[in-house]
Amino acid sequence: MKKFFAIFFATLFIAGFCFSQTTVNVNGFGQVQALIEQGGGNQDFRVNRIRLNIFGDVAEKVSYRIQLEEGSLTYPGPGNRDNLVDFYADLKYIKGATIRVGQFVQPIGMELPLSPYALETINYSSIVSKGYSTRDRGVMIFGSPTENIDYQLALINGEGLNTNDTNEQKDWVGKVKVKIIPELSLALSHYYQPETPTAKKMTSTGAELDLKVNNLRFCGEYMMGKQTGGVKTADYYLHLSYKVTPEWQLVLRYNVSDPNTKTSGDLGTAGGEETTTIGVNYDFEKNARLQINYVIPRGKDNNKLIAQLGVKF
Ligand SMILES: [Ca+2]
Repeated sequence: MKKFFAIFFATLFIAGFCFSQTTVNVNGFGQVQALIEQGGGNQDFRVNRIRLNIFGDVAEKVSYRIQLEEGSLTYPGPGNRDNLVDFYADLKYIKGATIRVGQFVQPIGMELPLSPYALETINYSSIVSKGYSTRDRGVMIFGSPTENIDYQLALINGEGLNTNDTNEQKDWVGKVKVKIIPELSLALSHYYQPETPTAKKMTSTGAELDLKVNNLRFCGEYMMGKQTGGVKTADYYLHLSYKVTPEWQLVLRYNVSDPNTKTSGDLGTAGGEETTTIGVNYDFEKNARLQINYVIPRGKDNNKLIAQLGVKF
């Protein structure tokens, strides 16, 4: 591990001598919501998030990205909710591969790398909200050896967002995505946390499918987790969307979070989830969209109606 850190800091040191053609680009978006929950729940206006994205090049082969976020809703997944979402530098000194260092999205799962502005549902699936897919600090190599194959492999702290490591162990996480035909891609991802002084090993394995035919999209993910206590968990969703016109889109999603695959009847418990979401997205301007989601969780009188206005700049 010491050797790894020596290489890591040497790479940063070399990169530091390459300042010449710095560029600074800024974009971002904001999302505000009106929420109505059944059964005496919340009924209020909210600022979901304000995201600022600053990115550019500092040299021909070195680029950077900073993403900052503020909002009244908590960022999904484990880690410290400081305002920093991403900070990383991309080093392109190896032909066909990029080395990323800093805090970035773990290469597991389909949704989190997307901008929340572009999500077809207002909320992320349980794969993100339960923390299978989050951000972390470390180093990643990624590339596309052929036009139809993308790979990512990262060595990270394993502590989640905005948190330094609390032990010597580092976690591995990687993903391979294959475009079978232009309309269909499949991906497999795996997370490996070795045994630590305080916890047994933990793994999660994900499979993704994304099919787009004309205006129709069908996608889904399955994430299987083996928690430190040996409990096996499973989260999955099936997602169907249809662009009625370039502005209007209809969305249907079914999401299950099973906190223990060996016991039945726990989807309605505190750790479980079974939710159907019916949604409409209306891009009434190029940079402004209205999303309405009717969220139907398992159980009585707990449905939610969420309207979200997003503006990007
Ligand atoms: Ca660790």
